[in-house]
Amino acid sequence: MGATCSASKCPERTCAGRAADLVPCPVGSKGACCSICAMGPCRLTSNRTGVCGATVDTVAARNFARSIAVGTSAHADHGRSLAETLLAYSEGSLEDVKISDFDALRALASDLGITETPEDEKAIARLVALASLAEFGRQSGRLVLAGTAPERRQAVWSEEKVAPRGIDREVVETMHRTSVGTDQDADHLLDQAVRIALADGWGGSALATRLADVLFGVPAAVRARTGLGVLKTDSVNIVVHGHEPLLSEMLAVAATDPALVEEAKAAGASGISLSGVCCTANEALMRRGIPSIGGVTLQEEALLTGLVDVMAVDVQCVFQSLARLAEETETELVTTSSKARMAGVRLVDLKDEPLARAKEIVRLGIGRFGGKARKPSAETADLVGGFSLGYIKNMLGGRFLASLRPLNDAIVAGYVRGIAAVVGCENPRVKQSDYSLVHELIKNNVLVMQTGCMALDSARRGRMWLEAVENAGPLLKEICRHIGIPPVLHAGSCVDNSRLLSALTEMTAAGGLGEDIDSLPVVGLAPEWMSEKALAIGTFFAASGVPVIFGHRSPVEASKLVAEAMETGWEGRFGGSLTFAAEPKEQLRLALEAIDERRERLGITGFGLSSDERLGDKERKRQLIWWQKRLSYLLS
Ligand code: MSK
Repeated sequence: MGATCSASKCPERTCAGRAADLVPCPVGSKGACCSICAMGPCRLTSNRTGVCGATVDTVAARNFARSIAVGTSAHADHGRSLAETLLAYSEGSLEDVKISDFDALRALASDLGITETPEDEKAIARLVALASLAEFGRQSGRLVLAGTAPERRQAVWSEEKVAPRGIDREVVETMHRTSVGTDQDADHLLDQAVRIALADGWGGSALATRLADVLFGVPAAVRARTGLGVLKTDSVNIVVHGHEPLLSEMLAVAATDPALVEEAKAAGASGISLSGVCCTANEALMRRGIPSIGGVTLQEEALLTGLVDVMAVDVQCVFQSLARLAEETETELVTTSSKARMAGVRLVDLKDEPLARAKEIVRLGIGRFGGKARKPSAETADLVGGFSLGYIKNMLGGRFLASLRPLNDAIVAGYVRGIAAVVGCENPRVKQSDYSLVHELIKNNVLVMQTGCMALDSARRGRMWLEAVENAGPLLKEICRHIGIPPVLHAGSCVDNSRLLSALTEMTAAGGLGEDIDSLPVVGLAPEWMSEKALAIGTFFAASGVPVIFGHRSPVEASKLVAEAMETGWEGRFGGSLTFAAEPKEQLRLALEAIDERRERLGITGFGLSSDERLGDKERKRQLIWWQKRLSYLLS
């Protein structure tokens, strides 16, 4: 790598170039490589067993369970950081944060089983922080927050003996059970994978989302811009990257500090611009409308524009290549978490006095402004973000009738065929083509909700802006126009998949679509997954009763037994499943089939009929007119 190399001549500069250059291991990619002891690594091809005698079924299940443990740890440790932030605030040792949403604090206190009701805000915050931290160390019984799932779902978990105990306990037990010569029954290992994933979705991720809402506010619809073009040629560009919202929140405050804005102007800039990459971008976008550059695959492209003056990163999905690229592009790269260091990169630890540290980072950016080649990009798109559950309920039912019932009614009436959560990572090994799964889903009247880097990908393609409604099927279009929403809703970051679990729970409570998540016409998709976190997310959706389809490749392909257990076995036990299908057209077929199967079971098979045909049925006509009048009234 040298100063003369260009992106096209130096493929190692970006993940896309390196992916094209590096062939994935054909054994490991199917889950058939065991490297947990020094008698191996054992490559279990052609029905071989490992040196210890482990079968390919055991190895595939063991690798999968370990991946879920890692994914759960990442989400949960993010949640733990926020609990510690809340505790520090409540004890008076952290003055840079405050409670932004008192209702969210009270609701979380109630769901955590806190019965005391002190008047003092800090006293409640302390109880909530301690109860949140207790969820990590619980040794027996069931996670308290898992009690927010529908009752029938909780009963399924108890019957199947997968109800999660403490988050940390499940992680440790998984690591123990997957050590050499311990748990050697693939089905039993998969049950532990399910249990730990449930500890993620209903525990660690839920805490991360809900504590962030308490501290930084519950998102509401907000207009924003996305794409490389959000980087400005004449501003000091500060980019946040990683996952924890404390970083973006503190930088959002620091970037508008009048003294720092003056310093930027004195350095020749027109001002200070803040933008984000990856899930921190989602957090900042959802709450503050801060522009996002894009998902995980754009982190290097951002530096290659020469427009980034400082990139501040914290945890997860930060490519090691950034350190070298930052040097080449004269960008200040800063790590901000003592948990995640990069060799040769400055640490500005946000733990103590985070606002002062954020100002330090802004100053580093100002110091870098000017004197280097800046290559602007014209690529930008508008989007509406901020579709938290609370906002969607208010939007549908008004503040006094906040409810998901109108959505259920729209599904029953056939205007919305079903809901697809298209989530997870972008993966440079999955080639983007003219075919887009999200486009096809909305064309088929399926409302799409998105989180993570997939959400940012859709936003960059203009699918989260109001005009995207023109690409929706006629029935979905009618509904979206009526309410004033795009057909693809931005629901947040990776941990915000817990918002989707809450939404599914509320849909069961709103009535008309059965009493448990496994009856809802919904489906989960992760077409470009790459992170272990995505596997944890897919597993907790499946065990919560959602059919889930992953693209790219199957990490358990080597074991027919394990693949079938996740697909048909989980379907029978949990009502949800985890299927791998590489082809996008096959993913669409499976998704629509799963939605329609559930509609059939509910006896609501009328989707796809034109309005005229639908209005032929007197009762349906009466229901529709009532529903439309109600929506018009509430939204007027
Ligand atoms: S950041 S886990 S690449 S979604 Fe949450 Fe994106 Fe996947 Fe990381």
